[in-house]
Amino acid sequence: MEEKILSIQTAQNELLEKAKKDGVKTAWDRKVDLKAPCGFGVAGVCCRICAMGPCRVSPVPGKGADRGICGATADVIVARNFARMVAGGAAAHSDHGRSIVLTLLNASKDGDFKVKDEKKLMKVAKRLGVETEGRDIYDIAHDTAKAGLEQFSKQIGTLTLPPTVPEKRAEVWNKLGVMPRNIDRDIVSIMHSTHIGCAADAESLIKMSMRAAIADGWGGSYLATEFSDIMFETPKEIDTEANLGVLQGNSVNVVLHGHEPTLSEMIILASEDPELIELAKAQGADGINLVGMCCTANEATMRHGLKLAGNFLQQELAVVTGAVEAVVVDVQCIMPALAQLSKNYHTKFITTSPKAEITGSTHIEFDEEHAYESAKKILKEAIMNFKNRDNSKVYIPDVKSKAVVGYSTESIVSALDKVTNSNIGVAGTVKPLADCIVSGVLRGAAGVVGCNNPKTPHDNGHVEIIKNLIANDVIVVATGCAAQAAAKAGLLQKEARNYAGAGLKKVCELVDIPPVLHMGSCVDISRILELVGTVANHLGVDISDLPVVGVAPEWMSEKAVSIGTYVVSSGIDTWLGVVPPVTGGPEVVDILTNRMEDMVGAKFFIETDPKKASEQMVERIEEKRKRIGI
Ligand code: BF8
Ligand code: SF4
Repeated sequence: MEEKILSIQTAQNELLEKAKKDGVKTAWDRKVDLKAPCGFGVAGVCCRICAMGPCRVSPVPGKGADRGICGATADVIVARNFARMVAGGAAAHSDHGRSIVLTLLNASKDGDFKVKDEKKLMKVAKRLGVETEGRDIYDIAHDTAKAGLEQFSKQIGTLTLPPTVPEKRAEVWNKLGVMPRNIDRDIVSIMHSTHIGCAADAESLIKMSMRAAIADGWGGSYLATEFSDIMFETPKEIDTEANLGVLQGNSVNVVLHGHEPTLSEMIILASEDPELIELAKAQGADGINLVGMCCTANEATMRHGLKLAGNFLQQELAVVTGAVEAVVVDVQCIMPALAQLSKNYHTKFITTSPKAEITGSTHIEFDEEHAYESAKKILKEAIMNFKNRDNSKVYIPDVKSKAVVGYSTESIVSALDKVTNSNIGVAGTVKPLADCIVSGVLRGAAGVVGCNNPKTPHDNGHVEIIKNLIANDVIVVATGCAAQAAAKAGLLQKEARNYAGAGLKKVCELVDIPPVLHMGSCVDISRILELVGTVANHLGVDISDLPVVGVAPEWMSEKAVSIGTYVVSSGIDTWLGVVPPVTGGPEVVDILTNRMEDMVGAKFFIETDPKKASEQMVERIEEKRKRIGI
């Protein structure tokens, strides 16, 4: 295991050296070029909401200007900036969710997008109040899509919460006034209230942030996952490989990067088209090698075992290998740098979404109405580019790890069923998992999620924290770039149980799972919510009573801020390994790291040292256990 962890660094260093030799820059170089970041920005006290400003107030009370021109204090500026980050993140996740719901609305028996998981469709239809008895499957699907769209825009009432939200949790939200109305409205509310001359109270702004974030986690993201499962199937355990060594020397290498599975699913299908395989061979290639980057990779690996080329900070390194014919992207977490970088190699950088056009890219819009043909057109571009590869510029690091992925709540429950027959309990429920936690065989569970950030050594926080947690009998679920960090480090192999404590190791042996479960992309954190909500309901407690924690060791995106906010609002203590831009607002810091505990039974912890963070997480898990007497 150690060797594998070291080799990840080696692969990266070799490619960084190559980048230098090739005369190209990466995020790490640009970070150096930018020199030290602005102190006002770091503390969150720079406001440019209106044209009387920008106003930079002092992050240190009593030193320099303490108010903006309109009179906004440091806390108001920090809270407004925080709320806008949540709005941005919730909007990105939820707009992704909306796209998926709209795709189902247009799905048909003979079309490119179909209902593949009828069981999931029935479950979602039922929860959204759609009649299913004796009806055509596509009528149900279309009505379920309409009911899903309602969640974005209904003007009366509140968000339809999934049944996995414990009643006690819903009461907490109602009492606090943070129950979401609808997904779009609570994002719009933030944009309205943070306009010049509107909300100027830190606590009220944080509550608005909580409301919009809850609508993201239990609304937009939840729907994104459910509707993706309906059309592309609920993930099941499947094998894959991870790291840049999944690129192949003599194949047409295509990196699928971004977030929405609609594009990647169609490209995967098209890559099996005999016409395209022949075309690739006619160009002298062995075939087409699709690999994934960021959350598109997570979506597609969960359902097809697509190989994981890497996470956020590896997108440029993939191009630097010189072996990539095309990077095909849709939305989110795509570095605009890829446009310039790919011009230094033969790589085609293909954007496909009107939501994310990038200057310098080849833009081929993905047309959902003719999805398969559109996917073929994109792949053809990549195939025809194979002949332009300059073999003297190619270097593929010989580094990859095996991994087992595909742990939806459904596949976890079915894995648990392996032991129910023998002695532990009823099949098809989370009882065995709950029993293991109550008995203490597992001390608790942790969600390790989020991005990469050049402020921290690449993947180090994820890997270090996961290793410490599993050694302490804390089962880990992972999503997003964190899950890929775990995959590359070999932690998603079943043999990784040898690095777990005795209790977790035993559970992994019995159930035949790795100690770290890949639960999907970042919108799939809804799967984690579903799982903890189901366990809480099973035990008749609130989520905040469970010995469960969350951590985003290397977060960077606004989406991560929304995630952190809904995870804490759901009652799960959350650690951040990168300091958020709030330190200039003492009241905001107090709300996030202290007062939220009184409001929702959980709070943020900020700890940049992975070792210390994992120690604190284990400590908190033990405290929770004591508190509920287990
Ligand atoms: O949504 S973990 S860098 S890829 S934001 Fe982006 Fe962060 Fe990766 Fe997926 Ni999530
Ligand atoms: Fe300055 Fe207030 Fe305008 Fe912000 S809203 S830029 S603090 S005047």
